[in-house]
Amino acid sequence: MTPLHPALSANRSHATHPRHADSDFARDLQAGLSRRPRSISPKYFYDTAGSALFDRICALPEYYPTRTECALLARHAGEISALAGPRAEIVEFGAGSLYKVRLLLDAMDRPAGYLPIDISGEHMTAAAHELRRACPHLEVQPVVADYTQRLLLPASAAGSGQRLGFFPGSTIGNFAPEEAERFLRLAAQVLRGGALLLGADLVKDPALLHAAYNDAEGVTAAFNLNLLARANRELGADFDLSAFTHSAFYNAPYQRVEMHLVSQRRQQVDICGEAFAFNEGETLHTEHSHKFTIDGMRAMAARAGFRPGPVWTDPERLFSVHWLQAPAD
Ligand code: AVJ
Repeated sequence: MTPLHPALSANRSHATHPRHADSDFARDLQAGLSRRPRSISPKYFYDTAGSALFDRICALPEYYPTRTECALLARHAGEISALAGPRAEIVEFGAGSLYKVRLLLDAMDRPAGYLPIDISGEHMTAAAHELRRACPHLEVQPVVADYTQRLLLPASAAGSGQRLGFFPGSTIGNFAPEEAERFLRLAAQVLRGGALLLGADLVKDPALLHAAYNDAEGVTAAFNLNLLARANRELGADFDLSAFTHSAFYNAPYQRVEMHLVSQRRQQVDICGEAFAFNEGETLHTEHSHKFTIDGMRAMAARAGFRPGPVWTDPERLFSVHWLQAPAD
């Protein structure tokens, strides 16, 4: 296959970047390759090249979640804005697509603030800058933090309304079920007196799921393989990208799409001086993308302390957006 992105043709023998043997990525990759089954957190997909590939995934004809969720947010923005009330503050978990949050902000009654929470300060600073330019009256307050850990948010601005958490894209599906519930429990606490607007992808015909994660253009394959390209670029690893293939399939008993990188032959890879052997057919598991039922998501939210409110879905029931009321102050 011809590489889709220049990132994938990164020359293995000419690493131009410093090698960060002591980075989180190096440590997590080495640990992930040392356990069985081998796995690595999907958060490492999103370097500059990976984020660009993800943006392309969102525009693919087979990848229904983004456009379905955006249509739901646009269609119900009035109702969402009425529930949020005047002067609401939006707290976004992950500095995601500015496009989605603008669908909300543009419909809301004098939103008081936007607080994106992201581990990458760089990505967020860029997003915050762009949003400040587009909405000069909005208080944009980025928070550099890992939102899967305990959260401490800045106090609400004087005269502001309720705090509305925003977690779109079904990113919650990347968590294991117990982690998802733990995240919701933390969110219910930080959003006390407010609510969470949550995007959740729904269980459906496995053929549709298969197509969404095995697009004809091979962008999802390139996105998956970029993890290895990133290890070559950043860590000076020597993954042979032509010797690994993308594999994505729906695991029905677990209600999740799994992505793996499959070794096409017996091979050895060097990462920061440590050698890792792969057998033919051995995989590195790179992502879980859990799918939900509407009732299942509402039940999980209720266990985490939310009171489930309205839920919006498309006629084909591909995707869902949930209003979850946080406990009172
Ligand atoms: C950003 C985690 C929601 O699981 O669908 C897209 C990432 N992976 N194609 C998803 C992804 C492969 C996406 N999330």
